[in-house]
Amino acid sequence: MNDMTKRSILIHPDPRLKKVCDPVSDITPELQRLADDMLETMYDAPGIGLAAPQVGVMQRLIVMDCIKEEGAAPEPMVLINPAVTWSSDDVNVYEEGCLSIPEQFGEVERPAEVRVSWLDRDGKAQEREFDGLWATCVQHEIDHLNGKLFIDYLKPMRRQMITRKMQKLKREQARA
Ligand code: K1U
Ligand code: ZN
Repeated sequence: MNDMTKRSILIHPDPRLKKVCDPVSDITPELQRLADDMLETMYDAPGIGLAAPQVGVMQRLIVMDCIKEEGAAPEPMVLINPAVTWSSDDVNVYEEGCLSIPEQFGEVERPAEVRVSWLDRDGKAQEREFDGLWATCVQHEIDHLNGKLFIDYLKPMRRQMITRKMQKLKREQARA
């Protein structure tokens, strides 16, 4: 990887977090640079995933590394145009967070296992199954590419409460 730059993460509510992103048509050095910057931004946050719209780029690109154990080797992944090709009937419930909705959490039920196809950082086609936290994370990130946030799975009252807290946070950040 080359020099990496931390990018700013958009905070909900922001219209860019509600839009469907465009497929990537060419894997250019600029796109590879974006992927590297997103990994740097994700590790710095810290987080286990990040989607391009969270840094204001409306393209179908996500990064992930769900290795949480201290001292374990990192497993950075770049997924371009990811698509779920199979989902299990059995489900998992995980208390999710989001770097665009800081310090708010909510239980989300999703398929426990998914098969995903994508292009890697070099444009090579890949397909594999994910389970555990990796499965939760890849679905959360693909949702971002479709303008969907984890709070959209919560009850309307809870979603509204979180949105109001985020509006207040953004007002405070704008004043600082
Ligand atoms: O997409 C994002 O906003 C990143 C998000 C991914 C995610 C978290 C939980 C369930 C599904 C997807 C985060 O990384 S939030 C931060 C987080 O979960 C975390 C941070 C440090 C250590 C371990 C986890
Ligand atoms: Zn998120």
